[in-house]
Amino acid sequence: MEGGGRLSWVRYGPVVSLFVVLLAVWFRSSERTVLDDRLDTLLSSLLRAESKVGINDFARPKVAIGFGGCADLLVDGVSLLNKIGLIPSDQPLHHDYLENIEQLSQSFAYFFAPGAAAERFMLNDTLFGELVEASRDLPGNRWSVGGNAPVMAGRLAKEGCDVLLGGSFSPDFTDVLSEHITVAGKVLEEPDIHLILEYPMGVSWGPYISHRANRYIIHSDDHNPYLDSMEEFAKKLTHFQPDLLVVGGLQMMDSFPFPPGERHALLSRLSDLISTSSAKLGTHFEMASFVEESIMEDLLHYVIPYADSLGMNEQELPNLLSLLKGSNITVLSDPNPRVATVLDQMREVYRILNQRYKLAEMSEGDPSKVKPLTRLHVHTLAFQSMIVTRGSQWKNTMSATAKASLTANRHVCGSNDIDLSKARLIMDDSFSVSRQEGSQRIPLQESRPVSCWEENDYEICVAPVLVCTEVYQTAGGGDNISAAGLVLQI
Ligand SMILES: *[C@@H]1O[C@H](CO)[C@@H](O)[C@H](O)[C@H]1NC(C)=O
Ligand SMILES: *[C@@H]1O[C@H](CO)[C@@H](O)[C@H](O)[C@H]1NC(C)=O
Ligand SMILES: CC(=O)N[C@H]1CO[C@H](CO)[C@@H](O)[C@@H]1O
Repeated sequence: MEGGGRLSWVRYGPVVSLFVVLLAVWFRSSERTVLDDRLDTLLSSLLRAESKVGINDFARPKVAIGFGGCADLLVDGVSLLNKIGLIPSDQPLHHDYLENIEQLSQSFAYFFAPGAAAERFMLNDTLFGELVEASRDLPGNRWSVGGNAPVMAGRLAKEGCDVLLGGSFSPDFTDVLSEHITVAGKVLEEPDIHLILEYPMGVSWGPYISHRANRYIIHSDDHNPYLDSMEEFAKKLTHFQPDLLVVGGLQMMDSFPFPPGERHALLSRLSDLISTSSAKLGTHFEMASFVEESIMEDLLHYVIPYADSLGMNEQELPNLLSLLKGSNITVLSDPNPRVATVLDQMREVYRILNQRYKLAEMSEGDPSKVKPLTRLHVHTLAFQSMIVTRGSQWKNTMSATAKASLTANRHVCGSNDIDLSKARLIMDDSFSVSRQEGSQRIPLQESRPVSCWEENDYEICVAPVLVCTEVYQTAGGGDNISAAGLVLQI
């Protein structure tokens, strides 16, 4: 009987294996269907959350936003570096600014492998010119309107706002802006150019492989560091009577070789401008990649105390926090942080800045000028998170978080319609609200994807991002996302 058994096993073996294979395929595809269903529900729920708040087309909110802008030249980073024959450095190194080609190689290597966003000033005009020339005829290159202020302005105009944009541009740059944007600034013949080295996830450059899609930006501006539109902007601001003031683009002053005292003078002028704008006017400051410690200190002195709202990414948050705690700037942080980590950092930034506000209010004797921080928006690859003070002027936090999350996919995929075959969820099935032991875990529910809850004097909202897998562009993502989040909260 035993032999017979073996015989039948041999005879039916292939049939059984075929069956097992089929079963596995069936399981796999049904797993995929379940996953697809999940993403589908998640998307429709996010869309529903976003559309809960409509924008009134007849009373378009008015937003004034500065400063500067540039023409972005987007290229595939690795193709450009290969074209100019740059040898990948075996010493990844961080530099505050770039002077020569070796430093570019070391600096690019430093950020490319982890896939962290970076932006560096190029001190060497000759080299910058050579890189731009090499990029101009690189296949697949693309020009677009760049700079925090114009990108945020574009997004706000698209979402239904009237915008006053502070920046000095060339006429053909101004021509491509939306009809809802009014420019305040000088007219330039040549705009500043920013070279955007984009790279997808999983590509290699020498021994390095990128762990996520991102970009490395090189600039060598002549105009932007001087905030040269500030006076025109200030003049038009009074008449424009905005509902919201947005300040961004200040990273162009980072590591720039100013004559002594010049940067202080500019920032102090900016500080006057922000602080004298009506106390009721909400002010948002969009952070960026800063590496020079002294300019961060300046921001903490001249800008941040007058802002009600801050926007930043997962690199900029720990950088700011570290400085607030009296430590050094952090140049590179985890590009894929956990929700709990980010929330803890946000709570601390919120707490420290509001503590500083209380101290300043007490000591300066001019309480009308400094403002408490009432809104903090952090955008990461996997999720969006916001802290908003209860009873503050910011409305609709849940919908705004949903909109920010959808905008992340729309921007990176380069399409307003979200295609689920190009989307992936990286956030886990549940997240812990803090790294403290015994913290509550919140499950990610597809039908109610935006989780909001209250703590102390604020509300926190977290929304997962349907991460785009076919990257069209990462540069400008933070600006598009931040602007989209703001528009529902004015
Ligand atoms: C600037 O770049 C050019 C071209 O790559 C190079 O020849 C020159 O040595 C660089 N200058 C400095 C100061 O590094
Ligand atoms: C912080 O920066 C200072 C000055 O650049 C440096 O001397 C010091 O070693 C740094 N400390 C840390 C902990 O990195
Ligand atoms: C890549 C992308 O979609 N970026 C968008 C950011 O916002 C501006 C202004 O709305 C759009 O023009 C860009 O297309």
